[in-house]
Amino acid sequence: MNENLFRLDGKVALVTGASYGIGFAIATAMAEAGATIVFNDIKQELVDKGIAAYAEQGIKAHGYVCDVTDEDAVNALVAKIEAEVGVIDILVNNAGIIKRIPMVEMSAKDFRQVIDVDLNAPFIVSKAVIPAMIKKGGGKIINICSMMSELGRETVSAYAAAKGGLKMLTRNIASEYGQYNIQCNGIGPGYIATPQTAPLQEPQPDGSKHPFDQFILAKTPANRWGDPADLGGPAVFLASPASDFVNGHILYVDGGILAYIGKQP
Ligand code: NAP
Ligand code: GCO
Repeated sequence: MNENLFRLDGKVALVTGASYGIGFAIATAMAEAGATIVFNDIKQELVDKGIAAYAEQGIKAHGYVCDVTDEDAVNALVAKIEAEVGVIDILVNNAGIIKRIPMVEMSAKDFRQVIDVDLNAPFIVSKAVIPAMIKKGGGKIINICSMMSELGRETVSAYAAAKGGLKMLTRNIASEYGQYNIQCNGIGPGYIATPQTAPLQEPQPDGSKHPFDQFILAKTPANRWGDPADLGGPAVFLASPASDFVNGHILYVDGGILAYIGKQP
């Protein structure tokens, strides 16, 4: 096998919201495959922490403050990256939020905010990088989707609507820009241990497992939560020449959740 198929040498990768968590793990794997890493976060403090965390791994990452929901700020960020680092070859739309609120209790403002970060922002950032990718002759866009791109559950209506929409945005970018050698695919992580899911894993006051924690283990054939590092290999694959004819696909990295009815009681 030609190992260069999976190398990202000479490529510039922008991973949004990647100071920690899944974005950080994906960016780290891409750096190990040879890519130059650029990331953003909303606060300077987080960007500084991120740069230090990458440095600890021996990675010289370029960090910028930018709210991905702000179109002008995103356009300015992309221009700055092009001037200071180079044209973005790989975009990972990773930044995301969740609000766990029963639907009838959720305000329209909260619903819109989730849609804004989880769906509108990937549109805004993708739109900002595609013209330079076309000019350069190609590029890779990876949208971080979710189990909720396929499934619903109590309290996550806005998140599920956004991640379901992101699946279709992925397919549409692939449909519209595949002719320019741009591949746009999604990764649908299962339940991954990060600050976003920490409230679902907190032990009970008596020391027993959180009921949601037990529920996830019973739903996951792998019988464990995912680790952010589990997303590294799939992300490198979708960013590399190995996936040049893979387009509009959602790669679920879920320990088997979507294949399984769940452990019988
Ligand atoms: P996380 O730990 O909450 O990290 C998300 C990152 O995005 C944070 O650094 C956050 O910054 C940043 N961010 C949020 N809003 C932003 C904005 N408007 N502009 C720029 N950055 C922003 O989440 P994660 O668990 O690593 O999740 C990463 C992605 O994977 C998300 O899209 C999430 O929906 C998705 N996902 C997660 C799981 C899971 O089980 N953890 C499963 C499936 C999909 P702040 O800290 O300042 O908010
Ligand atoms: C929740 C979770 C999920 C996960 C993830 C699953 O409350 O159900 O936070 O939505 O984070 O997106 O793939």
